[in-house]
Amino acid sequence: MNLSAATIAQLAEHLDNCQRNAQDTPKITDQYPDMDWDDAYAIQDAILARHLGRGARVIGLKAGLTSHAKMKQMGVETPVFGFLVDEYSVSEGGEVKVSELIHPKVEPEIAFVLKHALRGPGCHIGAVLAATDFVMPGIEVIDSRYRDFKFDLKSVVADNTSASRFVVGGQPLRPNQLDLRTVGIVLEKNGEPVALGAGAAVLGHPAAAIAMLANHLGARGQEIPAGSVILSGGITEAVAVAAGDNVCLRVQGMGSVSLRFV
Ligand code: 0L1
Ligand code: MG
Repeated sequence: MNLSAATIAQLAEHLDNCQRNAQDTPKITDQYPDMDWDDAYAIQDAILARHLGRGARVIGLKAGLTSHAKMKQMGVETPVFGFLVDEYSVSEGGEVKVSELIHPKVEPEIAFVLKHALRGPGCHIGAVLAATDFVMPGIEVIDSRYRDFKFDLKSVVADNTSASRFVVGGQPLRPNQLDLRTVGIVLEKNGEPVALGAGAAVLGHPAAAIAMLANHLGARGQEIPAGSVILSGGITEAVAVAAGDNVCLRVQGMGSVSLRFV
């Protein structure tokens, strides 16, 4: 690690305040170009500790930048991982207040809910499917705290991978009831299709993103707990939204899930 404990705490406070006040900031590596991966995840952990200190509960995890469309959109080449707390969860068809966010975008995702914990190293698609209770449609609302979504990967990891809100719903299916590689999705904004794709856009199979997450956590002595909801990453590019927008994700055989921005 290259940053001191005091700097990590100060950067966590800064990014946490940016999220709470819906205020953007230049990416933190501008000021700390030597920040390494351990520093970045330590800042993310310190932000999580601040949430927990305010009484939040971790309800899940997320993988981000897992599709080539997303990687190309953001100019990066590696997936990243973050946490989901209860206050990020929106009920199906529920409202997201744009005044609480900086510049929200939505991503169509497949969400996994585990019946057994998963731990790397060596976790693979088969282990993920065996540990999965069900899968369901999910919309992630990302809201990078960085000005104009301009960041590098370490800055985005520190910022909890732009996590801000999410909704899951539709028709849950057991993982053996469908082929997650060929399942088709349509993301609609105000009734118009704005993005189309198939599950294989996420690392060839969305379960591969969950395996990567388990292996990432295993290297840090952690696991994905049973009962977690995990967002496997945007199948398409993220789509910008504004107050007044209705967003609906339709997933083949799994119904739909929606959100309203007010
Ligand atoms: O969930 C995601 O794929 C987004 C990860 C962070 C990068 C971004 O803000 O686009
Ligand atoms: Mg995402």
